[in-house]
Amino acid sequence: PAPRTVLLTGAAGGLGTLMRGLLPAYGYELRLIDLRPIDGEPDAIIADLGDREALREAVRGVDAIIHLAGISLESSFDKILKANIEGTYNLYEAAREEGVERIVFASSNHAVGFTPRPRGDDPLIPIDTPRRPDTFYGLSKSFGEDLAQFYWDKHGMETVSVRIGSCFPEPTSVRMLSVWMSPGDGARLFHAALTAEDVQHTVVYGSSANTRVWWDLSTARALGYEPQDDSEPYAEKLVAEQGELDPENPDHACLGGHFVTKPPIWPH
Ligand code: NAI
Ligand code: 15L
Repeated sequence: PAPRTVLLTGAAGGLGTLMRGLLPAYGYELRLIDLRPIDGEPDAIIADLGDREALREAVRGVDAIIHLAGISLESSFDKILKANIEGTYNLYEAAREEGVERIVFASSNHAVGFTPRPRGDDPLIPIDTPRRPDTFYGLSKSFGEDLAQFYWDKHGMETVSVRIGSCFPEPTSVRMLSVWMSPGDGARLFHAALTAEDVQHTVVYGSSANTRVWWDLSTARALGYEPQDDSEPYAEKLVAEQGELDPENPDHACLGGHFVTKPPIWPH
């Protein structure tokens, strides 16, 4: 049966807030959890992904989980280790113990961030391109995808790992013209990931049907995802302001954009 009750981790964040607004229209009853309280949501669970007891209680009785919580940008390895690597492990363990059978994992384009972007007539980047994380952050998403595969193979728990491009209300850079996922398409994709049958562990790119898209959306479409949006209407203004991507600029050379040139953040 299609899931009805869904735990949304990271519900206070940018994407969590967008999805809190959009997913109830699909008939889901959302249970919310985040480190931070959420305005107007007194029933939201406030807990750290390090708190295994709280996670176990939070996942009890839900049909599925959308896992958005974690550090969403580059940080020090120590912080990424705690929140994204141990935190995601803790959530999967809680889900296993409580018998939750489906997780939608917010992976990221930064798991393959060092992949050169297609230029001209180059083919789209396939989903099975070797992972090339561009940051400690991207490494944690690579780990999450492996963890998801492991929980399928070992325990029969299903995951759709969504390598999200940029999900914000509007594209704000020329790179985002290629990687943008409109909030409406984000909700469509999460709904498809929750309801498609027999996904085992499926990895998909998460973006709209952008004219300038860099990657192959066929594994997402195979789940039933039909993107409705395209960033192209924003192109004229953004290109006029910023210019086209510069072939000589290393910040514009790879899928991960400026993450690839970001110096590592060391603790303290
Ligand atoms: P965000 O930073 O706005 O939200 C993340 C939320 O997770 C925050 O509310 C934060 O309080 C919570 N959180 C952080 N550490 C936690 C912990 N230890 N325990 C419990 N909660 C914790 O990020 P955003 O943009 O909403 O992204 C959501 C997820 O989607 C993240 O996992 C991010 O890596 C992923 N993603 C987002 C993209 C986007 O375009 N927004 C692109 C690619 C991936
Ligand atoms: C991500 O993974 C980040 O969470 C998000 O804030 C954006 O930076 C996005 O990737 C991107 O690549 O634009």
